[in-house]
Amino acid sequence: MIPASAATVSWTVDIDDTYSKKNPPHRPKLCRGVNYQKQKLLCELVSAINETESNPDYVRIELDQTGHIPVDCLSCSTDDLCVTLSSKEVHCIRDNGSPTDCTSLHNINCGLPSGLYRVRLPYIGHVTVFCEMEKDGGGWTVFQRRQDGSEDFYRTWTEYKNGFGNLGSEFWLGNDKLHNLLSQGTYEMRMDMEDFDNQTRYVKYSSFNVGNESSKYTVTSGFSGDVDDCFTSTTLNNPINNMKFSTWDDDNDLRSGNCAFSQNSGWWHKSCSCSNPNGLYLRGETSLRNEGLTYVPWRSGLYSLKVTQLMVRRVN
Ligand SMILES: [Ca+2]
Repeated sequence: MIPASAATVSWTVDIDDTYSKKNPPHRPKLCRGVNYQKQKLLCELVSAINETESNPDYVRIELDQTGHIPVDCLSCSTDDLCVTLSSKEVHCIRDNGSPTDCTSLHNINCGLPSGLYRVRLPYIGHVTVFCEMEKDGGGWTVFQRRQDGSEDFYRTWTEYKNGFGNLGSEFWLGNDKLHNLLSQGTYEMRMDMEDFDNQTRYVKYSSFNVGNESSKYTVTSGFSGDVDDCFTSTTLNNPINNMKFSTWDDDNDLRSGNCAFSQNSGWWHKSCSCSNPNGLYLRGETSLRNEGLTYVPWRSGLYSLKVTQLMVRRVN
């Protein structure tokens, strides 16, 4: 039952047949540089590093979008785009027009495919993120993915703070990035799941926020639902709303022991948790209760899921 005071409910749990299981991430064609002819003031945008104009009248200007930051870029402020010229000269360029998340990228061009993009976050500056551009209307910034057990998720506080893994496969984006991303407005969150029988489920929240490090990245989602879930449920054990983040080396849960240690995951544990998307990759049925990649309301604590993906989209 929803308490009478509860606000509008806007999340659902349902079968999602449209889930595309194996979309290999690929880099979209972004502007990678400019070929510039001084005499005629001609310039040509290029979308690949090897599209160099062979005409000697042209100057090649290459944009730094590799994620590899030259030492000289360290003098740029976090609001600057660091541009490396073909002469290897580095310039800091004020870049107020950068997309601030995958939602703004999607709004600029709704035809962009899913893949890796550079966005500019407050305080942090430019970061590369994976954008889910097709599912459920697109415009989602992905902050967690599990799909094959290739990455170790039993990590320290600092590793969860800064993020780890490969954006093209399994990763945690990082609690600092997630906090600063979400601080830009109101975001909805969607978590997709898949088991080894190719069934899929998702849960969706109309409001999702994560505090800063001094709050221990306390998570809140502002609405409660009429179906049991692991974030806001009033009937299930250990919903995570208002919980702090915990890792094996930084225990902030409500249990005397350490849930991040006993459930093998950095997560917003309570005592401990009914969902464990950062748990061990145990591949289906398991006797290790709640230690795997579990979602209790769906497949119990004795089943480790195949795929999870958590992502956020700005709503205003
Ligand atoms: Ca504890």
